[in-house]
Amino acid sequence: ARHPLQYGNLVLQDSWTLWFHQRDRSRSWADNLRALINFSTIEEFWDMLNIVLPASHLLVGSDYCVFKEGIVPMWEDKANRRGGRWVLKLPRGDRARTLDTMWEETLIAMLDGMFSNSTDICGAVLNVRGRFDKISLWVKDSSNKQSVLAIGWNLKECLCLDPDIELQFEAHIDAMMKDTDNRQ
Ligand code: M7G
Repeated sequence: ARHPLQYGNLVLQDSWTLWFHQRDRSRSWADNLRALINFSTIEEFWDMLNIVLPASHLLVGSDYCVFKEGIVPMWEDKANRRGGRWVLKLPRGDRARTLDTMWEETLIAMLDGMFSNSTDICGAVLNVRGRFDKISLWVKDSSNKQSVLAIGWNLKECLCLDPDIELQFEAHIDAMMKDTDNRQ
């Protein structure tokens, strides 16, 4: 179905890429990452949502990432290296009802530049997992505390989250180090 609000073919402030990641342990994490579609207008964004499977239909172990064109959705990209992510964990019980809407709302807020100075945002990630699904917003500079906190509040507001729902912030460098520790 098309979105009820069609405000013409509005050009977005940035161009974006939708990526898909499917867990396959026979290959490296990065080799499982695929760029699917680029879009730079509202119209192309709705077309993209109509073409791909809704988040709630993806297999466990899949990810969607929507990142500014030119940024690869991995810690190692130079735009992400000093960044981090705000993570919202969604219990599986609510899945069918909330996951697709929450993901769509996150993307719309991001494309609309509602989170902050849009240069502070790199992209958004959706992880479909066994116990919790996760929606996260990747920011460029985790040391810019003021900007990071403002983005966290905006995310809660844009998704109309209960005040007692906690978002967690994690710097990518910490995730990377945890990952290295686990491999040793
Ligand atoms: P995840 O998919 O972010 O979350 O990370 P999950 O634990 O809920 O599944 C799972 C694993 O994927 C990590 O421990 C890493 O081994 C790998 N991985 C995830 N990310 C986002 C990256 C990345 O940006 N770069 C690299 N090299 N590996 C990653």
